[in-house]
Order: sequence, then structure tokens, then C-alpha cells
Amino acid sequence: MAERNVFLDKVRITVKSGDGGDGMNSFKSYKGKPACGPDGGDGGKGGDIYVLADSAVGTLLPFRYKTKYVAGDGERGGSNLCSGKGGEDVIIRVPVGTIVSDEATGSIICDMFRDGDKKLICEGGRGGKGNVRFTTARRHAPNFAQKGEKTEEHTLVLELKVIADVGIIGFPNVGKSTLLSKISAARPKIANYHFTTLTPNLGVVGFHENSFVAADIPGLIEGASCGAGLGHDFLRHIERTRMLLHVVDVSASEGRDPIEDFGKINAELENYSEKLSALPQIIALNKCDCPDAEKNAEKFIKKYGKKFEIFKIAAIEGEGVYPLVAALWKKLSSLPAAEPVKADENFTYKKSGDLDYEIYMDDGAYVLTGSLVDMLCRNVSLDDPDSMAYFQKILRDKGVISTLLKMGMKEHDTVVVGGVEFDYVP
Ligand SMILES: Nc1nc2c(ncn2[C@@H]2O[C@H](COP(=O)(O)OP(=O)(O)OP(=O)(O)O)[C@@H](O)[C@H]2O)c(=O)[nH]1
Ligand SMILES: [Mg+2]
Repeated sequence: MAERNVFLDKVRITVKSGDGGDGMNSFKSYKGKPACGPDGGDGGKGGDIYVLADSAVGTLLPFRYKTKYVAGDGERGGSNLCSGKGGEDVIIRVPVGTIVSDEATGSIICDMFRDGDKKLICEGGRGGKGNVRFTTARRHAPNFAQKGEKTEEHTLVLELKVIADVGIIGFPNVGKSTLLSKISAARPKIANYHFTTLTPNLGVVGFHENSFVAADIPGLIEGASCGAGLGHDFLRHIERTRMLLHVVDVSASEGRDPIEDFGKINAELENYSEKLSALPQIIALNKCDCPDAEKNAEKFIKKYGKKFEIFKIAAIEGEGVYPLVAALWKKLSSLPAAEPVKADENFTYKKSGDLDYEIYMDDGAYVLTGSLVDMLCRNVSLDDPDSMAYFQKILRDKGVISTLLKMGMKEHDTVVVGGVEFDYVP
């Protein structure tokens, strides 16, 4: 079973949106008249990372080869009020039915449920403001600019859970793929041995002016839910179907009993998940062109005919297939539409712009840490009075000073910010 992993249904990729470009700290200068006024432009915004559901992308295979996605950084602002160029966005195209989650927390970010669904995963960093933006009535020549916002790398898990209306299940070699090829334009591999199908095949089944999607999956065998055969990994591909089409080889061509086959597969579904085993089933008794098929079919219908809708077919000839498709469509019409998997509400990646801080006591001093402090350390120049005024204003505005006072800070107590000690003077 070396080919088992050919169908990639789960991959990890790393993504990083672009850093914001730094704001420019510059002054106009004319011949003989240097530093006439601030003219530093803003830095450009970093590029965003998006995920887009694209029906032209059939598998997650491309992510085996490319696992890192980095959006462009914003450019630095220029003098003469020139803004930096924004970084380029990255759009990651994934198959429809891909569920995107955050590896670190396991949170579901989005379900790329419909073709064209697009989701902003990480926003690019904000561009820093140029020094001209810090001009006030009292401060005519700010000698500092804001740094661009930095972003972090995150790991995403992409999991493909095919979306189809009907899941075709049954033992290996019973004719599931043959049937799909007769009712749709899909051309799955068909052969007279077990596990011909190793990866799910999707087919669009037309019925008059309507259509639905059927998924043919590898054959199930007894014990699959405990890992026998191809295991049950691929059962996840029919978790998102609305009903099942259960194909039984009624010719008993491999010496198995069709009634037992049916029971065994249903037991596997039950072992796998309640949800799967609760899906409505329609039964197709296949290979009715073979000797003994009629006798076995009658026995089967006698046992299950009251509980299930059963159709006798010879998929290879396309015989009996039309009424089966009609019944599938009728049943589907009575079932609720499929729903996307619920994403964790309000999940967003924090950027350094979402500033927070923590305060702890160390040897009588109040030590400040966190992204707010990192930002201040990047932006503030200690020997520039304007810059220091900005520093104090931010600490006040963000409620840091009031928190420190609540903690008991008094005049001349020491506050450590980014390794630098300050004396508190009210
Ligand atoms: N006589 C007869 N043979 C059929 C019929 N349908 C399918 N077969 C044959 O059964 C064999 C298996 O068919 P597949 O469609 O590959 O079966 P499958 O269930 O998809 O098999 P796996 O993918 O291995 O699980 C092939 O040799 C088909 O030609 C039928 O109605 N009558
Ligand atoms: Mg097959």
C-alpha cells in the first residue's frame, strides 16, 4: 500500500504577511536652507495573505512542493512626502472543500466551501507614519518617524474534505467506479482487482436540468475502521456527503455473500462515525448481468426491501442506472443543503499592532514587557525630547501609567522598559 499517501488530504504550510515599511524621518532642504520642515512620507502597508477556493485546483499536492508563502514587505516612506509602496499580496489557491486551521491552537479559521470563497488569513503590517504626521501646533519639527509594523510567521493546516452530495461506498471491486463512469463524465480507473481506486473521484451527475456531485472512494473491507486495507482515512471524504449510495456485488463473484457484505460495510460506518452511519442510503445491487445475481438479489430484497430503496443494475452495461439516478435526485431534493464547517468565531492572528503589555515586579522595580513595549523600543529615541513625549503619551493613553499607579507605584519608583530604567515622576 505504498501509494496510500498519493492523495494528500492534509498538509502544513507556513505563511507570513508582509512587514509594514518604516515611516521616513526627513526634512525639506533647499540650497543654503537645510531642514526647512518635516517631509518624511509614510511606509507602505505589508502584503496580505489570502486563501481562495478554486475548483480548478483538484488536490493539495502543490503544497507538498511549496510550503512557504510570504507576502511582500511594504516599502519605506521617502522624503518629499513620498509614501512607500505597499507589499504584494499572496493568494493561496486551494481545492474547494479545504478546511484551514491554525496549527498552534487547532482553531478552524475557515472552510473553503464554495468555489470562489476568499478569506483574509493574515493582514500585512501597517506602514509607519512619516515624521510629517507628528507635526502639531507646538511641535513643528518632529525628529522621529514611526517604524512599520512587523508580522509573524504562522503555520496553517490545510485539510481537504471533499464536498459531494452522494458518497459511493461498498467492498472493493463491486463496480463503484464503473457506476460513476456511467452516471457522470468522470473517468475513474476501472480494473478487476481490489483497491483500483486509491483516491476519491468526483463526478457531476446530470439529471434533466439538475445535477449533483457523487464521490467514488476506495473500497471498504471488514476492519477498515481499525485500519485494515486502506484503513478509513478516506472515509473523511464522504463525511461531507448528504447521502450514500451503497453498491453491493450481487453476483457474489468473489465468493462473498452480498447480505453479509452489506452488513459488514454498515458496521464499519458505525465504527467510524455516528454521522456517517446515520446518512440515508440507497442500495444498488450490481453485476445483475451475471449468473446467480437474480437469485441473490431476490434474497437481498426480501431481507432489506422494506427498509431501503433497492435498485438492480448492471453498471457495466448502464442497465437500470436511470431509475437509480432518479431516486438519488429525489432523495437529495428532500435533504437539507450541506453546510460549511463552523469556523472559530473571531479568530484572527494578532499583529504587533494589537498592542498588549504585562507588568511584573523585579527587585522592587516595575518591569514592563509585551508587544507594546517592543513597539515603543523600536520607535522611541531616548535622547530626543519629542520622541520621549510620544513615549509618555502612549504609556498614558494605553492605560499603563494608571495600571502602575493601581499597583502602588510612587514617585521615584523604578520602571524598566525594554532594559532601560526610568524614575517615575508624576
Ligand atoms: N459483469 C459485470 N462486471 C462489472 C460490472 N460493473 C463492474 N464490473 C467489473 O468489476 C470490476 C471492478 O470494477 P470497478 O468499477 O473498478 O470496481 P470498484 O468497486 O471501483 O473497485 P475498487 O476501486 O477496487 O474498490 C471491473 O472488472 C469491472 O469491469 C457489472 O455490472 N457486471
Ligand atoms: Mg474503484
